[in-house]
Amino acid sequence: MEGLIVKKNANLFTVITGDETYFLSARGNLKKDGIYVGDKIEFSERIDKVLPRKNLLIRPPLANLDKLFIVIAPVPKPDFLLVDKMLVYCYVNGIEPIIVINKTDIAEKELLDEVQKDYKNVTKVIQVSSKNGDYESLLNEIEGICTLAGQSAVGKSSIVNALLGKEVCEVGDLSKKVMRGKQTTRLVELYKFDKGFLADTAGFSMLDLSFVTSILPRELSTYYPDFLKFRSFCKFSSCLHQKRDKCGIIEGVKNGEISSLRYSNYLKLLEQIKEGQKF
Ligand SMILES: Nc1nc2c(ncn2[C@@H]2O[C@H](COP(=O)(O)OP(=O)(O)OP(=O)(O)O)[C@@H](O)[C@H]2O)c(=O)[nH]1
Ligand SMILES: [Mg+2]
Ligand SMILES: [Zn+2]
Repeated sequence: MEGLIVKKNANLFTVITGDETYFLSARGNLKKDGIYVGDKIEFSERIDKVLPRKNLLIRPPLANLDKLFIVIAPVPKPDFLLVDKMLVYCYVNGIEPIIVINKTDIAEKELLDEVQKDYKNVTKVIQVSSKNGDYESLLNEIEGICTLAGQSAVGKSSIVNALLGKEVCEVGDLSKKVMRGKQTTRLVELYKFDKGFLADTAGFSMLDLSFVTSILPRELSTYYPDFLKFRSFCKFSSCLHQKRDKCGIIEGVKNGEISSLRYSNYLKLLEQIKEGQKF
């Protein structure tokens, strides 16, 4: 039979097939460390085989991710460089990104308009408030294997709880979390929805963005959908879009067709890649 791993606890895996749930261990020749939440598997009395993966994230440990909800909020103040890194991460790994603005109950219209404007040619942007019960738009987007990511305290766990209608994830304020220390290992779990599964992840640092160092500087702009149609106007095909000389991207920024925020963060990311910096 075929199933999906939705939870892993020491040697025991929770596997779902349609409506049935099984608690299984893995066959001796399968390394348990090589089986992840999100894996599709074949099983009999035990897990026999892990089926080929679409992708594998190490932090959080999650396989076959289809969609990443990048959560931002008015507080904490959004870090758009982080948002852009996550977008690149998605495009490199074949994951569909969606930007989710949470806490719209306390958001200024300015922020909402600004995000819509800067990201309209990049990806879908949806607005929710886990507090006001306004999350229908997000519920409709849960298809395949999905997870939430974003800075600590943007409300990821609150959103999962609101969507599930029960308190399964721990919600807290930042100060308490810092005091508790970093050693709390949290298990990743996929929660079942109509058309897919959703996992919660803790804090933005969970997303391992060091992969960016494996991108070549001249590759970076290929992961910017909003730059795409302007690239053909660059005089040189190797253009890194840093110099004013006949660069289609810089023209696009000048004409207001490319967001200057996206462009200035692109330059920062490019510098980090050039320096081979880890982040
Ligand atoms: N005003 C408002 N506050 C919210 C909303 N959603 C969450 N919060 C508050 O934001 C704070 C942080 O929420 P969490 O759900 O713990 O945030 P998180 O993103 O899971 O944080 P980490 O687990 O540390 O990554 C809590 O005090 C929540 O009550 C919302 O829609 N509106
Ligand atoms: Mg949380
Ligand atoms: Zn250029």
